[in-house]
Order: sequence, then C-alpha cells, then structure tokens
Amino acid sequence: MTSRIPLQAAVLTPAGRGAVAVVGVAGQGSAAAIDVCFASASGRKMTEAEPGRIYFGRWQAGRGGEGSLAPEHGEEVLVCRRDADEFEIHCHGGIAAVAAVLEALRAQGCAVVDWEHRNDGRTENTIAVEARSALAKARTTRTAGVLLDQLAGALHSEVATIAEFIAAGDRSAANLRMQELIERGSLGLRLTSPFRVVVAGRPNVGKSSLLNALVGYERAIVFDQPGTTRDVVTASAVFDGWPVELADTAGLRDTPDELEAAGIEAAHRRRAVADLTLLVFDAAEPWTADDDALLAENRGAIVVHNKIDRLPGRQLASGDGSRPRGIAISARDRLGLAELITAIVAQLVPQAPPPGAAVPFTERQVAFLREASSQLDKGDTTAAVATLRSI
Ligand SMILES: Nc1nc2c(ncn2[C@@H]2O[C@H](COP(=O)(O)OP(=O)(O)O)[C@@H](O)[C@H]2O)c(=O)[nH]1
Ligand SMILES: [Mg+2]
Repeated sequence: MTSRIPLQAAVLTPAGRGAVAVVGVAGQGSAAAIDVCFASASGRKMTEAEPGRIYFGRWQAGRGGEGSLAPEHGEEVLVCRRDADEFEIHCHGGIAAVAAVLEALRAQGCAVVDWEHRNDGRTENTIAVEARSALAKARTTRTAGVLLDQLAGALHSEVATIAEFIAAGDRSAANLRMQELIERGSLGLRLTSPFRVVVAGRPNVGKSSLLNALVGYERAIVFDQPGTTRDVVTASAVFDGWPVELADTAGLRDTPDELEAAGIEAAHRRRAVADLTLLVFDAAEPWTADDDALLAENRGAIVVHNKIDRLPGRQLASGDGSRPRGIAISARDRLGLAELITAIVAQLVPQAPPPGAAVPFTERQVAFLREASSQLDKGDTTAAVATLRSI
C-alpha cells in the first residue's frame, strides 16, 4: 500500500547527546530517496526491501549539499522498513551525524519537519496530534495513562457525543457533559506540567524541613536562624501518581534586610500562581494575632502545624481554642506526612477521572469548550456544534 502523504523526514529521538538517533522518513518516494544515500551491506535496494526487515549499511551522502559527510566518512547506519512508504534510519546520536542524514534527505526533496508535526497518515485529528506531543512530556504512568486514553479517542468521541446531543435538541444533557469536561480541564492541563505547591509561613516554622521530608532528601537548607531561605527553592515529587513541583519560600515577616525582603517578595509571587499553598505554623509556639492575619491572607491553603514532636504526647493540645484546625506533623520525625499528602492530593485532584474518561489537556481544547459552552448559553446551537466539531 503506498501512501499519499508527501515525502518527509523527522528526528524521532530528543535533541542533544545520545548514543543513537532515529530519523523517521515517510511519504511517497521514501525508498527511492533513501537508495540514493544508503548502500546496504547485502546490496539490497530499499525499493525492494521487505517491510519489517532491518538493513545494515553505509550512509554515503557525499553528493548531497552542505553539511553532508564525504563518502569516505560514510556512516554505519541501520535502515528499517516499517511499511511501504515508511522507514527509520538509526544513525549515531548527537547533532552532526543527524544533521548530515537530514541534509542528504533534504537534497532528495524530503521536507524536514518536527516529530510533532509529521504526518504519518495515521493521525487524523488534532486532539490525537496533541496527545502524542503531550505524552512525550508526561512524567508519571498515571498521567501518561490519562493521555493514552485521549490518544485512543476518549476526548474526541465525547466531544462528538456532545455535538450530537446539541444537534438533537438536548441542550441540558450537552451542557452537563460540557461543564464536566471543562472542570476536568484543570487536571488535564497538569498532565504535562506539574501541579505547583508552595510551602509558606513565618520564618523558622520548618518550611524547608517539610520540603525535604516530602521529597525525601535534603533539597533545602535547614537552619535554626530565621531568614535562611531567600530564593525560591523547588523540588519535584509525585503524590499518588500526580506530578507536583514543591516550592520552598522565604519566611514571611517584616525585615529591614533587602535581600531577605526580595525573597519574601518572590514568595508572594510564587503563592499567587500556585495551585495550592501549604501554610506552616510552629505547633510548639503560642498562636498569635499575626498568625490569624497570615491565615486570613491565605484562604484555601492547607494549614500545617509542624514540630508536634515538641508537644506532650506529640499531639496538639485540644484546649488551644484559637489555633485553627489543620494537619499536625513533625517534619523532623516524619510524623503525619501521609495524612498531609492525602490532603494535598484531595485538594489538587478532588475527583480523579475514571479509566477511559475524556479529559481535555491543552489550553486550546479548554478554550474551544468554553467557547462552545457560551454559544450554547446564548442559544446559538449551530455555532456551538461548529465549535465542537473544530476541536
Ligand atoms: N523539633 C522539631 N524541630 C524542627 C522541625 N522542623 C524543623 N525544625 C527545626 O526548626 C528550625 C527551622 O527549620 P527550617 O526548616 O529551616 O525552617 P524554615 O525557616 O521555616 O524553613 C531548624 O532548627 C529545624 O531543625 C520539627 O518537626 N521538629
Ligand atoms: Mg527555610
């Protein structure tokens, strides 16, 4: 079966240093283009190569344009025929060898494209293209699983179903499903970049100790003097399969020290863009009006009372009326961390999508869904259907 897609090549392995790089070549005339540059050890021409077979030989692109290797430098490569018009060239990794292979292919009329934009004749819709690109950025099997569902068509078919509901006049069912999708978008956008969680609080309450305890190694400096942490220090973690970037910040207080004040400013900025703040207090210190003010500034934060190892029975006193409810932990002795992680996950992902569920995962998809939803609100069903169909 020959394809109708134009001749194109794309590097399939990440840029940079590596032992081996893979260049995918697809489209009409790929075998003939490769034959000009590649001499297999067996003498077999790629126009006559069997699909599924791997051929060893030399890439001799001396007659190509600039950047080509001279024939005497012909590189040893493997060429694999995947299909009639689909090949892979496995050459040495790095930049120069790959550039020479691409240059030689370009000289044969091959368009060089990004792997994300290559058209292999299989991907028929934008969501699938976006899913493949997103999968390359997924950091956990859980997030990759959700994206694989979208690659398999979960989002695409849900959008089609919603369009059908609208076309059939069932606006309320369409609206319900659309709202559910839009809500899932906040999780979807975090499948390719981690949730951002900030650890904040007064100096010396144990923020850096907590970050270290959560990630399991000494990422941030812990010191018994207030004002130690100045820059925002980040570390990656995975909670219940969801990727999280934790940020430790300077302790919040009024200070004449300019450097520390700059750190506090950075802490405020970080909190403003965070998905969640962990507001840490020292359980062994009395609760103050300042603490109340901090709490009021951070509605929605998870309240963490640290250093319970310093309390009698390692528990918060039940009679401490002014202290708000929160999660009691000891970063030092690793007490209460599991409960804290459960609380973090519950806030970040209140409802994990069931297997196979549709989840929008790019800003573009969410914007289209919002657009369709507002068109539906205005009663413009034709426009809403058109918007949905163009996702
Ligand atoms: N007893 C006890 N001390 C702690 C705990 N967490 C932190 N500390 C101590 O409190 C001081 C300040 O800790 P640090 O993590 O640097 O606080 P930060 O300024 O909020 O980042 C250090 O001396 C830590 O050893 C804890 O859970 N229990
Ligand atoms: Mg600190």
